[in-house]
Order: sequence, then structure tokens, then C-alpha cells
Amino acid sequence: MIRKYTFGLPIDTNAVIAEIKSEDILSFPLELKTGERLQISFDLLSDEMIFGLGEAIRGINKRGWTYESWCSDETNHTEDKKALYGSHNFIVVGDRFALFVDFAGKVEWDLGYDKPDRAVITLDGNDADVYIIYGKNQRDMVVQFRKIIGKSYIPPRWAFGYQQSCWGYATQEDFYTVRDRHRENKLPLDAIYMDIDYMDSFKDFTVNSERFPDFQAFVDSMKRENIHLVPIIDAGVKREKGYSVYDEGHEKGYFCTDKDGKEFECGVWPGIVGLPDFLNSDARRWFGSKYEALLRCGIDGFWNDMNEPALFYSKRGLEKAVAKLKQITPDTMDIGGFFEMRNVLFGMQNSYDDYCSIYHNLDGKRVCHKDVHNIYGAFMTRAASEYFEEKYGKEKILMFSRASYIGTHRYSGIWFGDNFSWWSHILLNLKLLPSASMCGYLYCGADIGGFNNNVTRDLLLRWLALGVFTPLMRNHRALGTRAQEAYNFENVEDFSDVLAVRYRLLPYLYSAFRKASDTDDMLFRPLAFDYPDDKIAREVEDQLMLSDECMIAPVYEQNKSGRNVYLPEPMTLYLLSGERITEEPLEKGLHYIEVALNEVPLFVRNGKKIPLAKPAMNTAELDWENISFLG
Ligand code: MIG
Repeated sequence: MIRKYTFGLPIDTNAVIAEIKSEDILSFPLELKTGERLQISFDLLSDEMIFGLGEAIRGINKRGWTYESWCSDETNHTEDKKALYGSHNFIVVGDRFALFVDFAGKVEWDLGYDKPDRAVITLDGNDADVYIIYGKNQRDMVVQFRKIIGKSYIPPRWAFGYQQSCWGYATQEDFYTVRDRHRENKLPLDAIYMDIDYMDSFKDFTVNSERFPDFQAFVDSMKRENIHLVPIIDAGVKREKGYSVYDEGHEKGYFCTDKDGKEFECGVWPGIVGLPDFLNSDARRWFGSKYEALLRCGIDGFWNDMNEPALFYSKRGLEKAVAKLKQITPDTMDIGGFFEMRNVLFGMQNSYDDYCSIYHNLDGKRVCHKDVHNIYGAFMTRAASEYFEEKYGKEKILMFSRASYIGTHRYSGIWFGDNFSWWSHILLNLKLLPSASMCGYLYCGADIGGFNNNVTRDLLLRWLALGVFTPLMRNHRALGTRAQEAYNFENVEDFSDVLAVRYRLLPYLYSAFRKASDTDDMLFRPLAFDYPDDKIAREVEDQLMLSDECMIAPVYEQNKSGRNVYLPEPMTLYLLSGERITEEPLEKGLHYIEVALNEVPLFVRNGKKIPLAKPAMNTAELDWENISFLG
């Protein structure tokens, strides 16, 4: 049962696609404060758990911290942070109700932070739709929510293969090397990512012709070897006269403006850019059609980046900062002045003041960016996906986005952004999965091996053993970090062993994915959803249920030969490695399991059968029909 309450005049965020009649707000069942900022609050029961918020830091159980919905270019995913790249205003409160706050501005979620037994949700505005969902259990509430926000995006099958990425591949030789070295080392591979260096001066929809003298031939030769190329597209369009994308957007008035109607100027990788006004439907159609420049060459996958939007600085911020810095002289500088100078410089990036100074033309209505911030990136990805759907069918093109809102899951997947090569980030990756599932993000994954910092061999192997189960299985790293392709490490067979397991399990993983999408269900669930009366299972934060058959429990600490696992019911443990499989039936309860670095542990519920294919070098060569079974 779903109840909708409409406050003020909400803008259409495109999140909910079902028609639902609004109730009288006087019957709103939770405490309410109206005024400039709508506030919803309620008491929490003593051991009540809160799930949800999609892409957010901290635990699977969100209670005890304060979060913010504010799409953020946040490269430090530490536990003191409040927001990451996506804004997903959905929570499940114990088994009492679920709540979706459909509001495109900032939302603060105090979930037992100020007072341990109180939740207070504060919106930066008073025009919103609020949905309250009642159901027979948590999973049921999620399914009901998913039904009103529409079916999850399903990418092409090759996007379930192993994918390699790196910020720094620049020339076509770099790409051939990645392909060939995977081949030589018997490492399967389906795709290689093209980060910003493929472009000409970071201009969207261009290709650097010195580095790629015959781009079409390059794409074709990769395709012949079953390798898909996936270029990045950034939100900002380089402000350069003579660059057709900029010129067109400028002439048509498709860029965001400042208060006075002048194009808002900010600096990102290409230098000063125009921000396409994705809130404007004409601008969306226009931007979406620009992907054709690459689609035409046979490109069939994209990742949309920097669409929170990420701003290094703005012209107005820079002017203010420079004026401030000019007042400083080394002789008069004191400690206070030093810190102020530092704040002035660092504060320019992704500044809230800038977000308050940007304006959109929402199909004729002028709106300030801060009131629609959380749907900006979502609408960029919508622009691309609507074009793909019209021209090719959306399942033909791989698409995932960094920023997202509720509803983006119909258009694309997401990746979890700039994590670190830290052991704790394997665990963060795991914790993000069920929360993403709740909001419809079935196609998702983290940068395997970690984006920032230097990887180690064991970290990569352990992370890949979790990545075997994430629909997006992509190894990605930042410029200047230690080489992270599997072939750089000793005993590369260990990596082949782990990657082989991914391909062996693909028929199962793919069908589990489709089933979750078809039935608006979760692909990953917290154990608490399946075993609500089991006191130990309820609090497990490092194991997940996968579809209806399995449980996963990766090793996520260094120098460990295994880990403790809690079994809420009897299951069989399979250790998979290359074509080798060992099997051990285990009783309900606590177990220590040993897992070698080249093994992938999988726990299968009694009576469930898991199909297995033969290993393959890519999804095109995989024999999807001839399968055997685990168990
Ligand atoms: O400011 O394109 O999250 O995956 O490699 C960094 C370079 C911009 C951020 C993305 C990351 C990508 C990087 N980008």
C-alpha cells in the first residue's frame, strides 16, 4: 500500500512513473513541520534498523549518522562524509514503513544522530511529494517502491564480462597493449574504457586524431576481437568558438546561465565550459543526439562523468578569490590569514555558492540550480538514454552514470566513483550493493582494485573475488597510481582463476539479474531482510544474499587466509577457482572458512542449483547453452 502526499508545487523529477492520487496532507502520518523548509520526523523503536539511501557511505544499517542528499564529486569516501555522487531519498524503517522523499534539492537525514531514537528529515524547500509505503516485510516494501519508479535498465550482455579501465590510456597503442596482454596471459576481457585522454582537448564527442589517426578502423579491429570500447563523456562542454557542439549550444541558448542570463562560466578539464541545461527538454534532445558522433563509429557503451556537476572553479568564484588573495602580503600574513588563503583556494571547488548562482530554463520556467541540483546528472544520463532508445533500443548500448537520482535506474547503471585501493573499500563496495538494489540500480559496481592510491596484488585478487558477483565488473584506477591490470602481477594464473569464475557463473548471474529486473526485486539483500528473527544474521554487515539461491562473503582484510562467516541456515560452501571446485556442506552457525587468493567462495542454499558454463575469453565466445550445475 502506497500513500502519496503532495506539499506545495513540486517540480517533476521524473522519478515516479505510476499515477498515484495524493492524499489530504492533514492525514500525513508522521510529524511534520511546514514553513520554508519542510521537516518530517518520527521516533525510532529501540532496535529498529534503517536501510536505504542508495549510494551512501557507512553501514548497510544507516541508523546513527547524519546523511545528506546532495550529488557530490567526493573523492574521499571516508566515514565522516555525508554525501556521495547519487541522491537516493529512499529509506526502509524497520518493518513499519518505507519513505520516499521526491525532492530535487538538498535533503538532510538525521537518522538517530542528534537523538539516538529520533529521525529528522529536513528538506531545503517546501515543494515535494512524499510517499509512504506499507508492506508485509522489508523486501515487499522495496518491491512496491520499485514498481512505481519503473523497471531497471538492462545493459547488453557483453557488459557483464570483465572490463579494464585506467585514467591514462591515451594512444591506440595503449589500448592494443591492454588487449594483447590480457590475451597472452589468458585473462578474459570484454571491454576497455577510454578515459578523458581520447578526446581532443577534452572536448566531448571528439577524438584526438593524432592519437587515433583512423578511429573507425581502430574500433572495428577491437570489435573483431570481441573487445568493446567505452568512452567517457563529461558534463561540461568546452567553451571554444569553432567547436560545433559549443557553438550550437550557445546559439540555441542550451547552456545554464547566471542570474543575469549570461552563460555560467566554470572550469573543468577542458578549461572554461558551458554546462548544458539538462533540465530543458530541447537541450536534452540536442545533447543526446551528439552521442551519435561516436555511435556512428560502432561505439556501443558510454560512462557519463562529472555530472553532479563537478566544478573545479567558476569565473565568479575565481574573481572573488583573486580579489581576496591580492589583499595578502607576506609581511602581514599571520596564521589566521594563512588558513583563510587555503580555504579560499580549496573552497572554490564544487562550491555551494556556485550552485546557488546557476540558473536553468526548465521548459520556460527559470529555476535556481540549488533547487534541482540532484537531478542534473540524472537528466544528462536521461538525455543520452532517450536518444539511444529512440535510435537503437536502449538495451543495445551500455550506459552508466556517476551522478544519479531515483529514476536514473530506468536509463542506466551507476558506478560508485573514486574509491581508494584500501581494504576497507572492498567492504564499502559490498555495503553499497544492497542499498543500490533497493533503488533499482542493478547494474552497478565499484572501481575494482581501487581508484586512488596504489594497489597490491592481494588486494586486487580479493576485490576481484567480490567483483565476480557485481554486474559491473570493472578494474579502474587514477592517473599516476600503480599499474593495476592483472597482467602486471606475479603468478598471473591466480587472476585467470578468479576471472574464469566470473565467466563460469555468467549464465546464472545474468539470469538472476534479469529476474530482479523483471520482478522489480533486489539482486543483493542484507541478511536482515531474509532472516529478520535471527539476531546474529540481522546485524551482519559483511555478507550478502544474492538473488534467491546464494550468499556471498568475500575476504576483505590483508594477510588473512580466510574469514569468519555466519550461516543463518545450512548451506554448501563452494570454492571456485578456474575449473576447480571444492564443495563442503555446512551447518547453520558460525564457521571459519579458508579461502586462498585464487579462490572465490560461494554459499548455496540447500536444494538450489547454480548453472555453470565453461570458462571463456569473452562473453561472445562463452557457451551460454551447454551448462553443468553446482551441487
Ligand atoms: O576529476 O576522467 O570518477 O573515474 O577516471 C576526475 C578522469 C575525473 C573522475 C571519475 C574517474 C575518472 C576521472 N574523473
